[in-house]
Amino acid sequence: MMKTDDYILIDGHKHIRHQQDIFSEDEMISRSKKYYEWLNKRRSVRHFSDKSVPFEVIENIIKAASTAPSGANKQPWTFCVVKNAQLKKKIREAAEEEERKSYSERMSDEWLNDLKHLGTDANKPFLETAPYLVVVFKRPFEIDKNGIKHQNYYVNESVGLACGFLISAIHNTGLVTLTHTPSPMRFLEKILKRPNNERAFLLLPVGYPAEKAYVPDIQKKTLQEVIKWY
Ligand code: IYR
Repeated sequence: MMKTDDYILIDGHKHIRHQQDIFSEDEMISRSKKYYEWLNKRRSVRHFSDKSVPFEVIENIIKAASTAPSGANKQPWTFCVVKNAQLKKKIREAAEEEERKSYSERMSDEWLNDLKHLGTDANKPFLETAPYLVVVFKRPFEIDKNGIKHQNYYVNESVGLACGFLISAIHNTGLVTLTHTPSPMRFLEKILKRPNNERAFLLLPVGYPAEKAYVPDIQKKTLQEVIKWY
């Protein structure tokens, strides 16, 4: 039976009682430390295995991503999952074409220099090797059934948050990913035949790391560098 304090009405809209797990201070310290240590093991990996991954894993990580907060809860995102080998090949070819132009003409010397230690170049074999490509699209606006346009809010922030959740869910599954940003990304809208209210935001290959996967030996900033107490 519904108790009277299970919900309240604000401006006629139902607000349900929130249940939150509360921990002791010692438990909070231990949980936050463990979470940090687990998250700190995540790496952007460029060497993928072609081993298949259950379809349901991909559905679950996208469900996790889609729990992210968003402006006015509009959830202005679409996650396109590409498994089809021909489509992956098409995406790889188009991405590499853009990347070749970027690396040879569009990126500044300073930028190219800043990337040197990461070992990246215009070749993106992982776009074909990884069993899945998740192409994230942002939706700056919606068109309703009467053809009326409705703006979404804080679209970049919202979709960025959803991608963060997605990356964390992939890590939790024991799989790896990489935030690939071919630029410009318009070719993805064309290849995947997306509606005109969608813009490509990020491309994430998902899969197991290759048996011998190497990552650059880089460090995160120290806490002292990133925290300011007031
Ligand atoms: N989009 C290119 C270049 C690139 C840019 C940045 I900033 C990186 O951190 C890594 C790569 C590419 O994907 O290779």
